[in-house]
Amino acid sequence: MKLKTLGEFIIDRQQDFPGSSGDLSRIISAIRLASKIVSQQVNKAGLARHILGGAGTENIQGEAQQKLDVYADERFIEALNNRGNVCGIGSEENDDFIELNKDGKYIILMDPLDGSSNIDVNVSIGTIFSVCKRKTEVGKSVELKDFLQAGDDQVAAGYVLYGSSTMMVYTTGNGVNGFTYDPGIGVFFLSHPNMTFPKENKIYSMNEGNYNKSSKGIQDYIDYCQEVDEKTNRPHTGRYIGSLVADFHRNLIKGGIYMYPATTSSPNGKLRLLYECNPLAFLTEQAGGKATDGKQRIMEIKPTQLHQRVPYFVGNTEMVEKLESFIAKE
Ligand code: P6P
Repeated sequence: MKLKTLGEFIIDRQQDFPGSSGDLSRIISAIRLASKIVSQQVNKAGLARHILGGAGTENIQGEAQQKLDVYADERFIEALNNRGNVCGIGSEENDDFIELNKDGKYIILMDPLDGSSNIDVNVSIGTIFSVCKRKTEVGKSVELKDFLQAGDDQVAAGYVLYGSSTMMVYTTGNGVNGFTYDPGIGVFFLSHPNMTFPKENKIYSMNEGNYNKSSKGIQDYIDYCQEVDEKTNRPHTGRYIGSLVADFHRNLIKGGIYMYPATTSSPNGKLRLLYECNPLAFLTEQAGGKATDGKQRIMEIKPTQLHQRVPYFVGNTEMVEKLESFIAKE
C-alpha cells in the first residue's frame, strides 16, 4: 500500500480548499522541518553532552532550562521566521512574545519542548503548537492582544511526540491526522488518519502524589476510577508518564482522561492555557473528546496573560463529564 507523505497530504488538503492561501501549509511545513532537526538531537541526547543538562538559565516559570529546551525553541523560531508569514511567536521558553515579520498574518504559540525534565531519563517528550490569525493590522508591529486569543480562535494546532518513534499529530479544523517520521529518508508518513478518541473509557492519568492536595471532587473521581465494577470497566487503568504530550497521545489512541487539577501548591493548576491546554483542546474536540477546566470549555476561556495556567481535564467525553459531575457536587 503506498503511504502518503506529510508533504503530499498538505498539498491534497490545499486542493480540497482551493480558496486557501497556502499560508497554513507553509507554517505546517516549517514545523515539520524544525521537528526533524529537534528529533535528531533528542534521539542522541544521551550522547550529545553539549546539549544534555541544564542551560544555566531559567524560563518564566522559574524552571531550569535544559539546553535542549533552548535548542528546540531556537529551531522552531528560525524555521517559522524563514517562512515569512508569521508576525510573532509566544513560547514557554521566552518571557515575552517575539516579533518576527510585520507582514505576517499569523501568530504561533508553542511549548518547544514540553516534559523536558524527562530528557535526562530518556522518557518521551514533545513540542506543542497553536496557530491563530493576528488581530492587529498587517504591516504593523505585533501586540500582546494578538496572542491573548481564546482557543476557539485557533486555525491550527498540534504536537510532535519524540518517542519510540517521532510523530506529528495536527488539525486545521478538519479532523486529526497523525504522521510517523522515518529518519532513514527524512519523511513523515500518514500513519494515523482521522484520529478519534476510542469510546472505551480505560485510562486515568494524573500525578496521584497530588491527591491530598486536590479538591474533594477530584479525590472522589480518583476513588471512583479505582472502584471495582465490571459493568463500567472499573477499576480504570492508572498511567502517568509525567510528559503531557506522551500522556495525551496514549489516551488519544487507547481512550482515557488526563488531569492536572488546581492543587494547594498550584491554585491555578500547572499547565499553560495558550500553548499547552488550547492546542490539545482543539485536537481533542476535533477527535470527539472534551477539554475543560472543570467548569467550562477550555477553548472559551478569554486569556489575560501569555503564560497563564488553568486546571486541565482532557480526553474521552464520557470520562471528562463524569469528572465534572463530581466537581459539581463539591
Ligand atoms: P508533575 C512537564 O513539566 C509538564 O508540564 C507536563 O508535560 C507534565 O504532564 C506535567 O508538567 C508533569 O507535572 O507536577 O506531575 O511533575
